Amino acid sequence: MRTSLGVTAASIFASALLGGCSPSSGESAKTTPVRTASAQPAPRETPRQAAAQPCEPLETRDAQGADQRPAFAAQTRACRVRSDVAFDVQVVASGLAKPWAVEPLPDGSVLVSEKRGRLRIVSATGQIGGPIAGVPAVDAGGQGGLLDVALSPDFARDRTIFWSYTEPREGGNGTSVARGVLSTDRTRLEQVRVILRTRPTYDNNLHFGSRLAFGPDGKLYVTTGDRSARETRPQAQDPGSHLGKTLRINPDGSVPRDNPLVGRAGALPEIWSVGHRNIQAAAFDPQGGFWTIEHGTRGGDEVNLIQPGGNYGWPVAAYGVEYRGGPITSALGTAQTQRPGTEQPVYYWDPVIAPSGAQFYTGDAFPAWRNSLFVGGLASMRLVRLVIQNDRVTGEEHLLTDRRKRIRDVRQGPDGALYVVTDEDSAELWRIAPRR
Ligand SMILES: [Ca+2]
Repeated sequence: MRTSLGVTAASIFASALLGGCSPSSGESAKTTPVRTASAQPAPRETPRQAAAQPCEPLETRDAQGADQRPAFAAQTRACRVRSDVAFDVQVVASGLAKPWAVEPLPDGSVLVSEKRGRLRIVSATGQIGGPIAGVPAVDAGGQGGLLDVALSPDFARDRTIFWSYTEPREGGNGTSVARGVLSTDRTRLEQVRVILRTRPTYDNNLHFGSRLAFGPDGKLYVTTGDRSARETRPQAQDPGSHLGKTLRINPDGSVPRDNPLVGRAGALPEIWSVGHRNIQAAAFDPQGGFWTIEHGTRGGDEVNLIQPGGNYGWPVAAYGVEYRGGPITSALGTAQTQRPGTEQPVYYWDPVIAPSGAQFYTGDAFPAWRNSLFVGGLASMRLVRLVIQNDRVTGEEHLLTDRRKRIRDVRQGPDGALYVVTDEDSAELWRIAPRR
């Protein structure tokens, strides 16, 4: 197995579980969302209780994990809700080539990344600008390429942007993060430098993560993937590997001293949480909670509320089944839906939605949507809205289903509109605003 530390699979798992991520002595404090008094996990749900829920679940298809049960009520198949919000979908631009991220700028234009390695600005009136010069080479192919973009929290003053990408490297590739300053004429990036190179390098084109999100603490949070291969999957549990993690760094790439694994022998200090499969969505809620949404296997897409040092289970705890059918397995053994020392997802989809970008809505344009978590759906071709109360999902609504487009990212603009990019060779940028 190709681990960065050359340790065995069994010791990886033991070290991740016992070495401080979720010590059993402090488990209740660590594993329970602590921001609200009412966030204690509900009792284990039985099928009878599920049937008695006073609502109609939005999802009614058969589950892939047919004999699996959620760990608490409404962990999956939340009540169908309808916001009855009247909105228009304006196609701002079309002809974008496989966009991955949309990032609204303060002046009403938006920054869009295209997977093949181009960064463009689309004006508020829909004019697609030329490629911004200065983007380092990317290894575009499969799920790799130029991926997420984030603005500096002080972008209006420093014009600094951050982006993640599949970096071509000796022996393969890997998810890296770079930063640069947008020139005043917005045609090029200056002072470009790579601030994070996740490791190990691996040679395929799958499961790179990777969303970027600035927290209210001014730190940059980065998500990764497990690279999909049988031999890399167990590294999601390995604190000596960046694969299958959330990471937290300072904007200059240095490591915050209060990260949970700082100073631990053999651990990479950027790690914020472990045990993830492929996180392609991340968003902070208005109270500062850090949420991620990851691709599971068949029946295992999940929403997590990340606690520092938490172990989110993959590949030893997960819902769903392998793509070929049967239980999820790895060198660490057969997965269970629940395992001591691992965090349960706040929510999971079975069948899956194939999540992409996400956004907590905080704008004034749609008061009925405030505090909802929006998640783009790729294979499911929809925009998912989750109603969240006390860190639990209490309702689910699916929007834009009539458009039949894979949705790659969703972000809120300064005008309160939602900006969405679709996932095609000739893709569209949509602006969702109240109906006039
Ligand atoms: Ca999990």
